[in-house]
Amino acid sequence: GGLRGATVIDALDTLYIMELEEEFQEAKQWVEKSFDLNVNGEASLFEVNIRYIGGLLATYYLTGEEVFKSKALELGEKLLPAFNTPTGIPRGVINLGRQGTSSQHGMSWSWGWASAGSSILAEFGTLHLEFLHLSQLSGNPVFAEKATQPCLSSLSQVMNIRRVLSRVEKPQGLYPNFLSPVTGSWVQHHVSIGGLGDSFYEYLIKSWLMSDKKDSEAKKMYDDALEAIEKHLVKKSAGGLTYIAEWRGGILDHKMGHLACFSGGMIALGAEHAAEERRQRHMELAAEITSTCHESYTRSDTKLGPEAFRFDAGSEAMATRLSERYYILRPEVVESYMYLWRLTHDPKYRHWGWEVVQALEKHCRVEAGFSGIRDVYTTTPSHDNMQQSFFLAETLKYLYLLFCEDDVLSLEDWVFNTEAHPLPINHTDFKA
Ligand code: DMJ
Repeated sequence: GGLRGATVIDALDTLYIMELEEEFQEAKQWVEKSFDLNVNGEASLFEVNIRYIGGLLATYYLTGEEVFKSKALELGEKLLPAFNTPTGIPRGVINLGRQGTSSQHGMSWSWGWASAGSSILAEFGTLHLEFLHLSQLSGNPVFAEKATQPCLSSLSQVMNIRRVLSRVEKPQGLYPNFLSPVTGSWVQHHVSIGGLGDSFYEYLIKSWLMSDKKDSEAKKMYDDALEAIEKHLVKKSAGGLTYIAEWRGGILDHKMGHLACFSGGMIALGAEHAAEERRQRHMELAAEITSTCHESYTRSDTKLGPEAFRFDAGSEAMATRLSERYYILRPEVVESYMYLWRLTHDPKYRHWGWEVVQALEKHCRVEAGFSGIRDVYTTTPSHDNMQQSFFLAETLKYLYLLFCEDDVLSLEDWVFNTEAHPLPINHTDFKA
């Protein structure tokens, strides 16, 4: 029931960067003529933000074409009612139906599966980059001061989220994944750098980078969070592989999701700018995690990695459950290869990336595009017949950038949102 055209919008900037002019024009026309923002149905605040708003903003910045900016702003406005909660922490789901045509217009609610009506850290914690740009582009200079009128300002919304998070007590410095939008307290003590937590950490360090290193509050929150992660979650397996475990109320779950593999790239990116004593340690940690994620690929028969892999009961970097053996064209491992390549120029990252290109060709290419596979441990894989939109937005873009010169979307000038949409670093007038 949600918005249509995720693949078209998620792919726009990739088409543009790859100079696929004809396909780009076709996609642009679709945005101009057929993109309907007023869909009466369930839409995820997080997915709309990272895929649609991120994709439209990036394409606007790359091309300067107004249509992308105006659609991004329109969509951003439509998300604001989700923040109308006692704490200002948004709920996860919103109805985008047009006012007057839908009784549910602007209504928001929590995911049915989320613990006791809670909001999810990786969802409400992954709005900052896009919302800062929405605020700047809307040209309204009073946005930053509108904190008392929560529905009017996208910047004040995300600054408020940060305020709630910096105030709430964190068990051993860690951020649990579920928070009540009503009370502002944690609902459950599950901590993960993978699914449900992941991009919250990513947006802290990237907020600082995007502000041209002026947003020191974000940098401090990132540094403190990473310190707690290093202390409590980073482990080494019997076979010498470094991994980041999950934490359930104090008990470690020795598992890493494919999603958690983005952290190699994130930690490397942060290390680049860290104080001397941390720089080397974090660079090593980033390289070790990326190497562990590479192991999860090489230990499979298809050379693609499973959805989750474990370090227990004699297993090392392999899925132990049938339900975790699938690969849905996710980008996180090649994303880390791209960052590590750019930051170290160690050729192994290009080799590893090329292994993925070959495996994708061999096992995922189907008549109409690319498909996920149900089991990475068999070379006669069964396809799931889905091409996730992040395959075009992220997986192919990161692979392409891995083999480009460093000045194509230079890390000096751009940060990638969590869906790999590039947003420009504000080299001039950051205000928050
Ligand atoms: C993407 O939509 C984003 O990278 C998100 O942060 C996590 N999951 C998918 C890709 O796996």
